[in-house]
Amino acid sequence: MLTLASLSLRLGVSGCRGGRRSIATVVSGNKTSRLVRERLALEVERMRSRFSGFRPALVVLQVGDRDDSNLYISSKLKAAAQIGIDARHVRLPSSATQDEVLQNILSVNENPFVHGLIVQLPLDSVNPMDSELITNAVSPDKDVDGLSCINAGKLSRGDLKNCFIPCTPNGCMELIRQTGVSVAGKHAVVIGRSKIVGAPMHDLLLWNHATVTSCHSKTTDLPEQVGRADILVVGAGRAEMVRGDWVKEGAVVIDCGINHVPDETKASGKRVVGDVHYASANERAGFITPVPGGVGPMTVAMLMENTVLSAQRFLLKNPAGR
Ligand code: NAP
Ligand code: LUD
Repeated sequence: MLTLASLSLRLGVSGCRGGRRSIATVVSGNKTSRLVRERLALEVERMRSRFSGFRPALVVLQVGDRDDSNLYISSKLKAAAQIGIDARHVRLPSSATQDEVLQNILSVNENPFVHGLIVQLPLDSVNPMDSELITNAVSPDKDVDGLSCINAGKLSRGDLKNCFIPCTPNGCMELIRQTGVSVAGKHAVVIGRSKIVGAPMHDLLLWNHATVTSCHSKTTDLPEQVGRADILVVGAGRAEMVRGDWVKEGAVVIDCGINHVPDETKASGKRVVGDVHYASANERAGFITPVPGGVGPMTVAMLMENTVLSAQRFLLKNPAGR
């Protein structure tokens, strides 16, 4: 029998209501990403048996040795291994030149055995790098990060079926879907307009038929804008900036922020918090994503999804599997 508890578990949402104040339902990225990864593992297994041993392949290109990039890349490699995606990590030293980075990209572009290529950002280099030039050097049909201007342009025009959607906004949409709240006709507010989070999130909500307001560092009345949001997505990189009393009662709150703040109670001396003040927003929101365990794991899962999608598109054009 499908009980409310089992449905919530399946959906990756949990929470309780009652008492004097309502407590938001927590939308778990850990659970939802696990479901996505399990589905993809089955899909890859099907591809392998149907196309004699074929496996989707991904290259993650890193320049330098940032701790945060190392952590994110290791999660991506682990997820790929679990799913059956053949993932290769190419790490160039921080002394690499822009030409060397571009050469590596071009050689992966030409390799028919690789279906996805990402360049982990930010680039940790001692040499001048034009990161726009570098992300645009990735072939649009292998651009599983969706950061090239070809894929971004298609998304901005609503051509969602023909592009790669950037992983973080795509993960946010999946979490919004998990809430069961329909996006069409809702007022959505996005804080941030970066190429990797805010701008594609705006486009994705728009083409899912929300009415969207985009906010940024020059927005003068942020609490007022936030108060209008049925759906709020925050990607500002400002620790706990959005206060609970700004949030509309019952809103869906999706927090992309990953910020390290000092915490003497931790062995590391710090902890990770989002861009939303979780404790106070939890008392107003209908649904809320935690940090960690919210959007972050979904970014990884959506990269895997885009890689499998790219391999499927490749097989449609090359039915022999090579
Ligand atoms: P970013 O490139 O620095 O962009 C931040 C955006 O927020 C900019 O558009 C900026 O406005 C806006 N902003 C900054 N301060 C603001 C303020 N006080 N009020 C309103 N808007 C403000 O950062 P990002 O790469 O988008 O990342 C944003 C956050 O998400 C960071 O914490 C990052 O670590 C995290 N992130 C998480 C994931 C994930 O998977 N969970 C993925 C990517 C990023 P302007 O355009 O006017 O400067
Ligand atoms: N560059 C990304 N730069 C940074 N958090 C990620 C990310 C996993 N080209 C390119 O991977 O998609 C990208 N493409 N990004 N990011 C951020 C961004 C990029 C962020 C968080 C996580 C990838 C993640 O798994 C965990 C969580 O939130 O629970 C752990 C967080 C922690 O620091 O403990």
